[in-house]
Amino acid sequence: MRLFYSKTSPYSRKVRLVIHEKGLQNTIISVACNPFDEVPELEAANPLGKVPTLILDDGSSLYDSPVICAYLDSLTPGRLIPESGRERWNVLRWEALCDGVVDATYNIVMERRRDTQEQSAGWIEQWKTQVIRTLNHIEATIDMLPSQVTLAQLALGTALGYLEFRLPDLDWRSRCPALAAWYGDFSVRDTMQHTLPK
Ligand SMILES: N[C@@H](CCC(=O)N[C@@H](CS)C(=O)NCC(=O)O)C(=O)O
Repeated sequence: MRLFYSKTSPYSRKVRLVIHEKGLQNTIISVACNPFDEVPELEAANPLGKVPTLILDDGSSLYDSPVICAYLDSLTPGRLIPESGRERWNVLRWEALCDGVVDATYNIVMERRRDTQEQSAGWIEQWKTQVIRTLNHIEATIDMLPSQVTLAQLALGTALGYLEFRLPDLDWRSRCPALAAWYGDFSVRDTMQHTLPK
C-alpha cells in the first residue's frame, strides 16, 4: 500500500498514528507530498487531490482520513475502533468532534494565508468560536474518553497538536487545564513523538 501524506497535515497525522499504533509501518510506503502542488499520482488516486490518500495493492484508493483509519484498523486484531455496540459509535463520535476542531482550525490557517484585505474577520471569529466551544465541551467530558487507547485519543491528540502547531495564539492550555494535563501525558507517547508535524 502507498500513503500520500503531508508532514504538516493533521488528517495525515491521525492516519500515521493509526499506522504506528497498529504496527503497520512495514506494509505501507509513505509518500510525502504537498497537496497544493500538482501531484499527478495523488490526483489520479483521489480527484479531490487531498491528503491523506491510501492506494491499495489492487490499485484502488481510499480517502478521507476516517475511512482510511477504519480500513487500516480492520486489517489486524487489537481494534482502535470497537467493532460493535455503543463503544463503536462513541469512538467514532469522538473522532468526528476532534476532526471538527481540526477543520475549523485549518480554515483559520488557510484564511490567514490570504492577503490581509481579502481575509474575513467574521469567518475567522466564527471558526474560533467553534473551536473554543468544542474545547470547552471536551474539557468538561474528558473523563468519558474510553479507558484504553482508541481512535478517540488519537484524534484528540492530533487536534490538540495541530492547535499547538498552527494556532498558538489561541492558548488552549490556559483555557482548558484538564485537557492540558491529559495532553501532557498523551503527547509523550512514542507514536505521538514519531508523527510530530514539521
Ligand atoms: N476530510 C479530509 C480532509 C483532508 C484535507 O483537507 N487535507 C488537506 C491537507 S491538511 C489537503 O489535502 N488540502 C489540499 C487541498 O485542499 O487542495 C480528511 O479527513 O482526510
